Amino acid sequence: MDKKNTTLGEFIIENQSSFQYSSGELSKLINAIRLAAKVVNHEVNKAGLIDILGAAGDTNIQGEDQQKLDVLANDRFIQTLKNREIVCGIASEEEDHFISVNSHDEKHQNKYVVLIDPLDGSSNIDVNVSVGTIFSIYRRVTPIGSPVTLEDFLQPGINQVAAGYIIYGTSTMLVYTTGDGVNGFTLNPAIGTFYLSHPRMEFPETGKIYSVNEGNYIHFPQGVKDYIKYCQREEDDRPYTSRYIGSLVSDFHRNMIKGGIYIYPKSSTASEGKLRLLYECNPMAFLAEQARGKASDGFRRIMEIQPTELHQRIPFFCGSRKMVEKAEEFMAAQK
Ligand code: AHM
Ligand code: MG
Repeated sequence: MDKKNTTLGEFIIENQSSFQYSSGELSKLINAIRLAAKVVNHEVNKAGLIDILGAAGDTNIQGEDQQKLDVLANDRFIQTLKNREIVCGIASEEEDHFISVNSHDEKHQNKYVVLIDPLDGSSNIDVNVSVGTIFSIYRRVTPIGSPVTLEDFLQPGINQVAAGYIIYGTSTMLVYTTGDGVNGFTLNPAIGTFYLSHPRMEFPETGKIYSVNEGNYIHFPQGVKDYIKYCQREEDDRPYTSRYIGSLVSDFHRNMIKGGIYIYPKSSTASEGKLRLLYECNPMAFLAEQARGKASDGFRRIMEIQPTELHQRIPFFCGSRKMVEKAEEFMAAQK
């Protein structure tokens, strides 16, 4: 079959047997995410047309204003996963606590938990700039038929069985991994079908783009300041180009295609940075590693960090392998 004509639905079926635990459950789960992605895509696309822009008035656990579309995307993903009864638990960046989905009922044999950031980069919605959804899937560690516990969600990233993102950009793409490389699918909006457009995505080994919010420069650790200066110095293939959308999914996606590094460090005003280990960093780290890139907190491999809290934050350095290693060198020099 011409790979370019492969739909996401076909791809999931074709690759089901390669999953480590092939009961069809993971395929159904990815299919549910595909469905929710199309629904949210529809809402994001018409955001400028109807009166659903602006803060909903609620504040999430991080103390940030929620946009209406955040709430909507959160509801759509949770409802789709709940209705299809294919997970035993869900945790969302927009929810204070994890949600159990019939996990106490012995009739429900579902073994997967999903962690989602339903609409990341949502400050970009009002200005018609790309946003994304990030998801991360684990097998529960407590026995099937018993209620899910925090332990099922606080797993290190290396335990992920799948992770991915949807980017609502100039075109909408779903990019995911089940631990066997990264594949990207583009939505044909006319017929509502995702096609395999970017098979086997890989970060170039190195690149020329650095993505960091330089407005916070003064608050950054010395290692990050030194690395930024290195990026700007006229030497060899430098200065590099600075590109920062302020939407992790979009910055990551561009850097994976063109070669680059994304950094959200800790700072004197945010002691652990901003990004959440479970909803943002672990899934992006899994994708990065599967795409031959690298992800760390400046010192340690992200995926090996044992989470201690559902909404834990962590500094994040992610992208082309050689660029992340260079940034780590600067961090180590200032430790
Ligand atoms: P969010 O989950 O509240 O949308 O925040 C995460 C986003 C990332 O997508 C983005 O890279 C970062 O926050 C931008 O933050 P800042 O504006 O501080 O640079
Ligand atoms: Mg987010």
